[in-house]
Amino acid sequence: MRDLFADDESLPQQWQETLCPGAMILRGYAADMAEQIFREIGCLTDVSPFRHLVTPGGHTMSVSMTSCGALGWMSDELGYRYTPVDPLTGRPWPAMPVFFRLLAENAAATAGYTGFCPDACLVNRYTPGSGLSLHQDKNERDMSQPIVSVSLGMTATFLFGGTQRDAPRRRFPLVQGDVMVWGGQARLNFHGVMPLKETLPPWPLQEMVRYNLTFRRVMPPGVK
Ligand code: MD3
Ligand code: FE
Repeated sequence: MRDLFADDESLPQQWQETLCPGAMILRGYAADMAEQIFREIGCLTDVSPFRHLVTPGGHTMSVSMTSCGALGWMSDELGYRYTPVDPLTGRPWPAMPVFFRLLAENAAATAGYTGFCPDACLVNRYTPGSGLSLHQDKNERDMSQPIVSVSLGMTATFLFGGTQRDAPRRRFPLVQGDVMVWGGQARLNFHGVMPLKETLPPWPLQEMVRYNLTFRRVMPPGVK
């Protein structure tokens, strides 16, 4: 019988979509790691729980979030910023699990960015109705480094715009295990997430929740 997978050298390529120069989706890259990632999220939220940030303009965000690594993301009336201490606990953010760092490093290398060493991992939590309006990520001092994102749980619709806010947007479904790498030209593109729909979860017994991890290099190389 002919081997159905005789051409499997080319199979991984089918799962790598280039959205624009510098931006890549690695479909299913972290699918096998989902259970381990859920466990790590459980551990780190025991230390630094999910919270709804209030924007500098006074709006409570529908997505709740936390962070791990040397730096985490916060917001108050003074603005958005990365800090070494979780303002909720007054303690350093939980350390980034080694497994998380290796996942991000390997995904970045797969997309052509070798030597990625994230110092921050932001964890977003979406429930039905939670979304993220169109924005740019431009608070990282080291813009030469990519951002790596990992999607888990419920499927969401990702909005991918251009470098100008009013540029046309493309929509992409993101399912559990999908990993995206954003570097080069794509690093400053506007992007967002449509409010999560209340649908049947793709896996039995799964909660109606979506998690997204984003790995970032905030400080230039050499700065601990
Ligand atoms: C494109 N998170 O945390 S991840 C964010 O699904 C954020 O939770 C979304 O946007 C989420 O800031 C989208 C994909 C992503 C992350 C960073 C990017 C796309 C990006 C930076 C530049 C361009
Ligand atoms: Fe973003």
